[in-house]
Amino acid sequence: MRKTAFTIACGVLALLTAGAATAQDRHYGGDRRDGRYDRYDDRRDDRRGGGVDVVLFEHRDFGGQSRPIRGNEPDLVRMGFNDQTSSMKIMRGVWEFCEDAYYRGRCWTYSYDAPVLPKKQNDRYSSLRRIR
Ligand SMILES: [Ca+2]
Repeated sequence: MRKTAFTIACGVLALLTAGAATAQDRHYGGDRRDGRYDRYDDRRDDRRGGGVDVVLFEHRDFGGQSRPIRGNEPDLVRMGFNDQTSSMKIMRGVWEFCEDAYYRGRCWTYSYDAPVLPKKQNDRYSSLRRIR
């Protein structure tokens, strides 16, 4: 009898754990560990006509200076835009924005325009890459 109760408790715990993991995976824009999407590194994207993929902006609400991004950018220093981004437009795909160059440090995932970034992400981005 006690053994049965224990088995049921384990089953409930497993279900709860699985539910939590699923919810976390769907939470775009939250904290992400670097390296989770390394398998996408070599994937060529499906850009149409060399168009712009992402536009980074200096100020919130797409204001100030901007930088069009085509393809992955491992070091925003090269664009003169390190630790400058305060809002961005995503033209296509799902992108990972990281606080350090070469997709290191904390990374956050976006698939939609962000007119205002959370405080801890503001003026932090140093690299970005497409993950889907
Ligand atoms: Ca940074």
